[in-house]
Amino acid sequence: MLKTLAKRLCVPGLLLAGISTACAHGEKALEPFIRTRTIQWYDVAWSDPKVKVNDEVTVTGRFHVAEDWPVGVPKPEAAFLNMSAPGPVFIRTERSLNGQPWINSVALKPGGDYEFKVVLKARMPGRYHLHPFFNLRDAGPVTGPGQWIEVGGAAADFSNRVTTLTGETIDMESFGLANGVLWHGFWMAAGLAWLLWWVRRPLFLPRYKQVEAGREEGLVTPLDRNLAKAILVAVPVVVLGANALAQSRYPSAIPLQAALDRIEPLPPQVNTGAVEVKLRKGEYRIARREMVLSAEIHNRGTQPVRVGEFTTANLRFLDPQVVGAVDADSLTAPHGLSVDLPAPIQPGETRQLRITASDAGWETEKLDGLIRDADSRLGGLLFLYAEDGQRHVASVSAAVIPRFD
Ligand SMILES: [Cu+2]
Repeated sequence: MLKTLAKRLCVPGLLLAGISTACAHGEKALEPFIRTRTIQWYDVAWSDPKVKVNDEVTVTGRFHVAEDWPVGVPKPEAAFLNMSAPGPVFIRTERSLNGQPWINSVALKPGGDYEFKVVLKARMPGRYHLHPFFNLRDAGPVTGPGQWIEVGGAAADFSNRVTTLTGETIDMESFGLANGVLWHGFWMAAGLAWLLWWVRRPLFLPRYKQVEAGREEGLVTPLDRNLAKAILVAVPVVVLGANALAQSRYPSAIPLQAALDRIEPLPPQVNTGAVEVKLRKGEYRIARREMVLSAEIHNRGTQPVRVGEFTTANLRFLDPQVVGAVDADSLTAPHGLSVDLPAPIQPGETRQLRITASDAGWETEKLDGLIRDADSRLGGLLFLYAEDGQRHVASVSAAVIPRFD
């Protein structure tokens, strides 16, 4: 009962050690400067979270690649967008970036804007927390906003049939399974047999004594030598023979692809220049769990604008005066944002603004660790809204200084 409750409420393993399964899966593992200043996710949307086995779940969203990419993090020259899920409970049937089919890793451009779409098909019934996440080569996984998905139905109903380029329909759940098991079994048996051949004889000490006594010739018998010669010939013959057999049985095959996909960023969606935002500094008030950002905002547009949201590492701080009422969840603070001069910023105006983002999320999402990092810079996306609803997004960053009082 308690275990189910703990699972349902997603209580961190630490609080209910022993009875709860920890439900986080690395969202908070990376340093805050990586989570806030590499991939900046926004507008992530999910299709219906209640599905049955064989149904599809579609995830769409956008991300901005931060200009202020941390100097200690390798540049995103090979990045792969995946979905984090507890095991093979879904299969991925489609993935695109900026509308282009996307199979391999891609090089992302700092400052670039991208739009992704991933289609999943439910494979096993259960309740799972899914996230889109980026695997950045040599840096680690940067996780996007998650969603609980409930899969109903029966696992036995799952079907994953595809038609190959030669027109044959195969079942991906079992295709080649027997062949794979056979070859694994064969090589394991061969390796184990050779190991046993030597292990069954007296081992270290008797052999050591024989070597010490100068009789090491007797350690390897003529039968050992002949067997070794036979293996030396048989293994390459089996490998090459099986390879030739596979080639002749499947003459038209496409090898696994190792190249990078080349997909250019969209025309700028973030930092378009219509509204220019510069952060002078950030100050984190530990006791109040609030970040105060000192910004200089220059409105180059034709409409007055107001700051409505600050998003960093999937935490959203909103000003209800600007964006209206929004449902709260553990990552959304519907009243978390305020500014010291709330009047709209007029066209042509430059204003010094203090933006305050306060919520316990700074602590629960382990972003407050920023102040103990060697790179204490924070990044994020600032959303500004014009009277007519038009949205301007700015990718910002600033050094953060803690305040302990
Ligand atoms: Cu999760």
